[in-house]
Amino acid sequence: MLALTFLHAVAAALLPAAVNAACGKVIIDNDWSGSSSYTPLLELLGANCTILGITSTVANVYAYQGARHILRFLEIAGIDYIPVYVGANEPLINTVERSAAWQAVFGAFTWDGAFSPDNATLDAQGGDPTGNNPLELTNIPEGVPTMKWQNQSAVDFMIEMAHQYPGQVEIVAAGAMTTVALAIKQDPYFASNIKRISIQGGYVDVNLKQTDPTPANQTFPNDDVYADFNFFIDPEAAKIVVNAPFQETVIAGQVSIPYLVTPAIFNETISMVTPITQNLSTYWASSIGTPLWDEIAAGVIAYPEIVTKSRVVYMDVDVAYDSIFYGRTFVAVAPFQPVNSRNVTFVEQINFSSFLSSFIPALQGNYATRRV
Ligand SMILES: *[C@@H]1O[C@H](CO)[C@@H](O)[C@H](O)[C@H]1NC(C)=O
Ligand SMILES: *[C@@H]1O[C@H](CO)[C@@H](O)[C@H](O)[C@H]1NC(C)=O
Ligand SMILES: *[C@@H]1O[C@H](CO)[C@@H](O)[C@H](O)[C@H]1NC(C)=O
Ligand SMILES: *[C@@H]1O[C@H](CO)[C@@H](O)[C@H](O)[C@H]1NC(C)=O
Ligand SMILES: *[C@@H]1O[C@H](CO)[C@@H](O)[C@H](O)[C@H]1NC(C)=O
Ligand SMILES: *[C@@H]1O[C@H](CO)[C@@H](O)[C@H](O)[C@H]1NC(C)=O
Ligand SMILES: *[C@@H]1O[C@H](CO)[C@@H](O)[C@H](O)[C@H]1NC(C)=O
Ligand SMILES: CC(=O)N[C@H]1CO[C@H](CO)[C@@H](O)[C@@H]1O
Repeated sequence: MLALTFLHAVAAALLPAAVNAACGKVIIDNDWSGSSSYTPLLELLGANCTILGITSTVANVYAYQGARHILRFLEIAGIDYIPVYVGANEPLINTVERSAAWQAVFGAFTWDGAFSPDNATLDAQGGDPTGNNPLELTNIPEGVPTMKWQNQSAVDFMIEMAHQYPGQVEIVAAGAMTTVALAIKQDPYFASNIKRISIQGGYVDVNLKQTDPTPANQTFPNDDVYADFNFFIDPEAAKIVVNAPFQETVIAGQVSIPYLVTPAIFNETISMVTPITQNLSTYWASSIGTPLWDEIAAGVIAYPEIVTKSRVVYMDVDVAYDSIFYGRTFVAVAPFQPVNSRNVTFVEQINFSSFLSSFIPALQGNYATRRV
């Protein structure tokens, strides 16, 4: 027994430091779109996370159309073993008209996501349905999937997983917070059974940056990249989520904004030819100059060691519709926090080269035959 214990100790000591034995059971919730929204999923696969399921939620696109994008990607990548669930197709309270009325008073958003004006010409060309067409499905350019989403709702699925694996499930939430908010309100034990949620949203003190000149290497204006659209499209859901008693809430959106997809990152990724990188070479090119928003929020779960600086602060979201701050996030320390607000881990700094050293190989991986 002593010899065996000794051998185990030696084997453990020889494990490469890069291996992330910590990645456990994960649900990835996103507003899946056509281009490259699947890259965060590849990070979790590359880190050997057990992906319990993929959920689809509104923000840039409506959730049904988003589910078809991610299903088609799973087909292309030969990943037929991860179930897809459709979550909230629309925000809790917000509507196209309500958001337009707010914007008419307080200023227009640079990006309106699913709430952008309908364009039938664009829909016919395979664009994602917008405006008041939350149930419309178009012929997406990647090809219409034959795989189907599950009949169970994403809300019920999240709750079921929280009870099946109490204290073990981690959630990457990179779309609007609506599906997670519904799970919180449907089941009072849901949030406290979730080990960790990593949120792409909750930007703080970014208003001045929105008025900076946009750097030439960045595709979208600063007004847009520093707009917290996942929270703005559904402020009430965002408040429910940051007020919920998750074991840990990690706010990982804002830290990612300076880190763009560069031509060098793109070239290195597609230099290895696989079915996935072939598709990235087509669909990721348009992301050059765009922040690695969702990728870094997923990276915090896939590679927690990338976080080099964070702080624990109380967080809340303004839900006063008749306010210029509707949907904006506020942080505080005791005793100045709003009632019902909760502590979050706000990520302030990451080791980007460490991130890339795991991220690029994850995009080049082959997950077709793996069963998790
Ligand atoms: C993931 O698992 C594969 C197969 O067991 C292994 O080769 C690889 O090193 C693991 N990667 C990480 C990051 O743990
Ligand atoms: C609708 O989309 C088409 C095709 O992209 C574009 O040419 C046209 O300008 C759009 N119309 C509006 C009103 O934005
Ligand atoms: C969903 O339900 C329908 C009707 O019962 C069934 O035909 C279909 O196979 C189900 N889908 C999945 C993915 O189980
Ligand atoms: C983009 O340009 C800005 C301003 O010139 C620079 O500070 C930043 O490092 C560049 N970012 C990338 C990812 O190249
Ligand atoms: C990326 O590849 C393109 C096409 O081969 C080339 O024009 C460009 O210079 C490369 N950029 C970098 C930064 O490697
Ligand atoms: C919130 O975090 C602060 C700073 O770490 C800590 O002092 C405080 O006790 C925490 N509050 C709760 C309710 O956990
Ligand atoms: C970042 O991570 C790399 C490993 O990928 C390491 O060599 C480097 O020292 C780290 N930098 C900092 C500032 O922690
Ligand atoms: C394996 C696979 O389906 N690859 C597809 C990737 O996307 C391109 C279009 O950009 C298709 O031609 C490939 O068939």
